Amino acid sequence: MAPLFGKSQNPIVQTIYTADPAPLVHNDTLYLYTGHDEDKSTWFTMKDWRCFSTTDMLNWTDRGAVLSLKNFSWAGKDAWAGQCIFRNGKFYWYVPVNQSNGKGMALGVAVSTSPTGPFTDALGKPLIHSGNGDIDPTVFIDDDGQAYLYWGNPYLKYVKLNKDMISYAGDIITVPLNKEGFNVRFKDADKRPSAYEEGPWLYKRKALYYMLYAAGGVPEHLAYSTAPTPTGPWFYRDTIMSVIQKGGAFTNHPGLVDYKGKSYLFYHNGALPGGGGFTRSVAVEECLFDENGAIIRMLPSEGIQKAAGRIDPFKRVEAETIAWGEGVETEKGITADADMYVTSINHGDYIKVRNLDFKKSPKEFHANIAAVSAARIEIRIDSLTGKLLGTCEIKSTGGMENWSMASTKVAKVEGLHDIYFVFKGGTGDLFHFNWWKFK
Ligand code: FUB
Repeated sequence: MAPLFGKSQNPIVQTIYTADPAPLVHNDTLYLYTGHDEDKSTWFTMKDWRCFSTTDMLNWTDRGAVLSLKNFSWAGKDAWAGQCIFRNGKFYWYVPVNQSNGKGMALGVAVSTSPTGPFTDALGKPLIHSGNGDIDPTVFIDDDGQAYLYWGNPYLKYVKLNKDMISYAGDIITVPLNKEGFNVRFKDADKRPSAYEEGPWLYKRKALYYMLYAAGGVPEHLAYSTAPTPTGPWFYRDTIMSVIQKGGAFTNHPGLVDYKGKSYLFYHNGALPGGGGFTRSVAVEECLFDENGAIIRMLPSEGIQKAAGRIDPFKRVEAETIAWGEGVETEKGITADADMYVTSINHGDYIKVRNLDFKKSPKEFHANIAAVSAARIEIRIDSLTGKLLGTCEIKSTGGMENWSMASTKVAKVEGLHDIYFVFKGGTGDLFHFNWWKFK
């Protein structure tokens, strides 16, 4: 993978396949909710939703599977594209699932007091079931406090949500999908009335409402329409990202958010090794607007290179905070202190963490690990073969969830640097890695 990706930051998650990104900014942190394509999937076989967070747009902390089909007693399968929003101290997460009663897709809503869960089913039944095209909800709260839920494929519908966010008022409205509002299809023009396919995302900028969506036919591209109000009338504007078949993904899915003075467009493709239509990966680009509010077209790139923050290496950093990793995976632990940790660490695997702010030179490196045999972590700066700061020797802790500290003295380093933890040892899973810090 290394020569292929170079200094790439895209896809932003390398430990699993992710899809259907839905960013949410809360306080200083950007939370990214995603779907999860199972390994070697040959359909949209999705059982849970994942959460990742960042404060700098380069390093992403894996917060685990924070919602799953199991949270909805009435769900059978298909944990597809959703969106989470904050209101009055709670996080409301709207998701589509296929009902176990055989009646098809419906929208549910999960609620939590924390962005990383635990989430519970707010209603114990669907919030919306209007047809088998009830997928891909997007939720938006306007400045006057009115919340809107849009969704659907092949239709686009919306309702006004009540302030409790778990009920709605008035009728379900079907948006007219015509040429003026949503363009004509590039392919299979006779099959649907417009280019709108699925994956709507409602966003507001300077009093203009934007509806981003996956447009078609298939393979999908990303396009958008704008309106003077959150309920239309919608006017087709342009393509945002043309068809990209990186790895053969034939869907795409937009999620647009403002964070620390910039706008970011999240989407998915099949760019990870083994990637494809059902093994997708989320990526992100900076989203720029012209003076008329038009979104400037973009193509998949190596991703964000300019940090929106720095990592303090003298504070505990979770090992699952990763700018780029190869070979490793993450797992949920059984103790609160090791809620998530890095696993599947084999000889030669590595984790890159970007933009560490060494305000002064550290003397030691400390790692919280669990192991049943000996291994080591080489700590290198700025490249996989960069200067060796130190080598942290790992000894057996008596079990792969028996957490203990390992440490080493380190060479002098000051200023902003990327760190590479390069794992060395024998064969098989070497150890588990929970967190680290410099002293
Ligand atoms: O991930 C399953 C489905 O594929 C989503 O609901 C659509 O938006 C498409 O990405």
